[in-house]
Amino acid sequence: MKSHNSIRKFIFFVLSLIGFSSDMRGAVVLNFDSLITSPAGGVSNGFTIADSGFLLTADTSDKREFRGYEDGWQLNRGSSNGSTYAALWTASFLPLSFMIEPTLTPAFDLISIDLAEMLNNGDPSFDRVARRVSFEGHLLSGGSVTQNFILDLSSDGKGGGTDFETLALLPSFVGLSSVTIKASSGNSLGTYLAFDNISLQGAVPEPSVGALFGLALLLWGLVQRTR
Ligand SMILES: [Ca+2]
Ligand SMILES: [Ca+2]
Repeated sequence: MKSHNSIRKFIFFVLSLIGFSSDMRGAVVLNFDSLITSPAGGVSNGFTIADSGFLLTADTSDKREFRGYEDGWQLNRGSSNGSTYAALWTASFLPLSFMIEPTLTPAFDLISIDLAEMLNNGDPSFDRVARRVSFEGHLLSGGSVTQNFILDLSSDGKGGGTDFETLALLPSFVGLSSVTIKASSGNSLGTYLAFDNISLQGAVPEPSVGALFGLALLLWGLVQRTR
């Protein structure tokens, strides 16, 4: 009877381990809707943004902070998608970059991101267009994956056009310990990149059933010994 009980407890133990590892694989969309904003324009929100198990760190050459933008803060200027979004920008020819890391899981998958450039109809002094955007994913298992995009040059603020594009990452952007996103305009006015709706999935490296069973046995042994 006692051994039946022990077996039942052991099976429960293994199942809870499996449950624990799958709980950490939740899908998350970072929508930046809780950033601080102003009707007058972008508001600095610091060099880091922590949200839902992920950390974004700005690494701009001239130390600009992440900015929060209210949708439609100016007609025909900035970018618009009907919600609050985040942006980074730099002065002069400087490129900009930021990094995404998981804080609750060792690794994550990057699925997609909405990006927009800033164009200002009729005022070239505001054309800080992030034209080229590159993604470099660092794999937890070593090595890296890269993907480059050219933005569509369509951005008219709160006008009729679609400013943000949803860019889907390659299926190889899985099991990442971090991703660095870089943008450049090749423009003396600097670079501006707006982003929103980063779709991610926290990932623990898939443990094999054998490894889980071994871990359960080990823990089980320890529990029995301490009794
Ligand atoms: Ca948003
Ligand atoms: Ca666009």
